[in-house]
Amino acid sequence: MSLKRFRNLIVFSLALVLMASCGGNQNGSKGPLGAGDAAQKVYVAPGEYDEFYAFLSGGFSGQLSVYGLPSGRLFKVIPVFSVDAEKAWGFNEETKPMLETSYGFVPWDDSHHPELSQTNGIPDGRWIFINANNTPRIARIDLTTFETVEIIELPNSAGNHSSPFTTENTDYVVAGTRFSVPVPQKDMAISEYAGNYKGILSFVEIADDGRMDIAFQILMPGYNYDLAHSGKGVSDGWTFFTSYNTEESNTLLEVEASKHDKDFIAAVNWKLAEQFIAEGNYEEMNSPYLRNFYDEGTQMASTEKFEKVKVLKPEDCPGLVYFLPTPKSPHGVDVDPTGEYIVGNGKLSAELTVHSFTKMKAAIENEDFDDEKYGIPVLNFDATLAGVVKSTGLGPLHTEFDDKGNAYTSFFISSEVIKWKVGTWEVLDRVPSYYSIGHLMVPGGDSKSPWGKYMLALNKITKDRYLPTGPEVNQSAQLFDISGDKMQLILDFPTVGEPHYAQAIPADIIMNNSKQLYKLEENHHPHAVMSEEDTKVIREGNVVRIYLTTIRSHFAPDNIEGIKVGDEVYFHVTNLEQDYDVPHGFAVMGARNSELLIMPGQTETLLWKPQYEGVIPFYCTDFCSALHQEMQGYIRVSPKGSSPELKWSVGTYE
Ligand code: RUQ
Ligand code: CUA
Repeated sequence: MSLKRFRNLIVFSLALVLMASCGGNQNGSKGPLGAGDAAQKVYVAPGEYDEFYAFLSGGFSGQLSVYGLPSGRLFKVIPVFSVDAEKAWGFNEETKPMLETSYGFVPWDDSHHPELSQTNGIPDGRWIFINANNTPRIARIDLTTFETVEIIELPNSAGNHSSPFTTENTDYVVAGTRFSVPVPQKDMAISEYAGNYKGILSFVEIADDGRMDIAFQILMPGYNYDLAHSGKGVSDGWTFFTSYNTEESNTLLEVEASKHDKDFIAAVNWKLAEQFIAEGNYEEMNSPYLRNFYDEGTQMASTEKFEKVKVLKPEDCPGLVYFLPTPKSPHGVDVDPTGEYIVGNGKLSAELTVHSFTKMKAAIENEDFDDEKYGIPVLNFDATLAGVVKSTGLGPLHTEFDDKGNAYTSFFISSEVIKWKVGTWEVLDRVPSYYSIGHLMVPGGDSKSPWGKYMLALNKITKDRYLPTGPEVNQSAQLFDISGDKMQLILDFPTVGEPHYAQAIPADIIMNNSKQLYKLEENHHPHAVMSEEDTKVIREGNVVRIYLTTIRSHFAPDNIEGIKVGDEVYFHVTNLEQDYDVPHGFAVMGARNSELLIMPGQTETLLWKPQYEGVIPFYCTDFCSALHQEMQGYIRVSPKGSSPELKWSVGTYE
């Protein structure tokens, strides 16, 4: 596309966005539904439960939020890649290792795509995975505790965007690089990008207990790998990655990477990759990376370092990768519930290109190739084409599926969702979204067996939808009822951060396994104490360890003396409660740290370095009982160089 044409497209797009922004509110608040009907559909009476859990990525907040559908009630924000003072994530000694990388401690990331684990292609509610886009990582969250339990770093990757989409039995979650870079990294002129920079696709193996391991990586041409989805049913064994910038440009990509009429969907045969690995047909590359794991038994996270990865090169592995030409810089790639259709969402077009898996296999068989790129065969476009959805929307990004053979595609530029029929490609319905929709989500909508019923639009721009809150209004989600022929907007709620992708699952799959407390007798934390009698204060040089317990409504000990300026004080706090939903908090005046929030039966550790002599209060931050405000204590801090006696007590008077 010429620069001028491209500019025209942008101007046109902006005009559309502005049109939507001006007129939208009036249209949006009146729908085909009366407000009363819509209210009834989303009303979950006080004390009743929602039908679905929904997990929305936090985008640049780095976290994952949990909502109920259809109510849109926010239940929890799970800290993943960003420190969270509320939950001491990345602040207490137990979780600090979770944010370690080969660059050191990284307190933030940009998380886009949550993906539930699956069994036989159906979300099973064991874990949810999410990617870190900036410093490439994948996290695994345990859905019995709703806590992040593992984070693995992805070496050789740069911008882990096409991630972490799972295979149908959670054999792997995949991770393609957005940015191509020198692999392995080295000092190199940026002008030498074309032909020399490479893109890495990673396959992270998931063990039965959930543990993650990099099984292998594939060294691809220097394109941008944008999104992915794995095959299912007939296409199980394959994973599809979209790419753009097949122009291999390293500057002004908005123009330079929009020149080719078609980019590629890379079809990777990962079952065959396993064979190449077994045969030893790979290169071992020096690529240091870390893996962090939170052990529920010891309640501590630890970090392991690895040095090498197995890298497959397509030119040495015939049949491993094929390119499917796909028009207009495809963004999302989505596979229908049968696994037969692979939908390319060409973000600069008005049409969707749908490839057929069966036709792709035949084209491979017949060697119906048009070209070859860096040893990778490019399949003939017409040979794999199943159909085209002529939507007249603009800027398709993502597609999800329902349980009735329909598909739903988000269109960013024209700010709408289009419903179409899989197989006939006819457009059935369209609704505006307010405004500039990115992802959309149907419960189970990227699985073999969608639950359907609702579609959630995840919007980038909110503008006049809510009361103004300064220059930025939070991103929004809009819930549509898709049980009938027409999509009906029934709820509009703000989100935490920028939700990219989301997942949803029927509540009963998760709620029955939800952990209510940590059993004290299973607490193997190295610094746990099981009763008030065992509490103590120990000094080793300038390191002081204070072993505390909490129970409604006091700390033991609550009077501590013998601490000095310059000491390194570790508070190891064990919550002795054995009741559901009774955490205690712990905060110390002047601590350059967060609070602790300790679940029943858990032990957490706060590091404090007293700076001044005096008497320092500490208290419980979580309103735990009628006498919560009485839950407090004092620590006496003596001068540096003095020799005060260590003393601790609760309920005694000298
Ligand atoms: S990407 S819209 Cu990560 Cu589509 Cu967000
Ligand atoms: Cu314990 Cu408030």
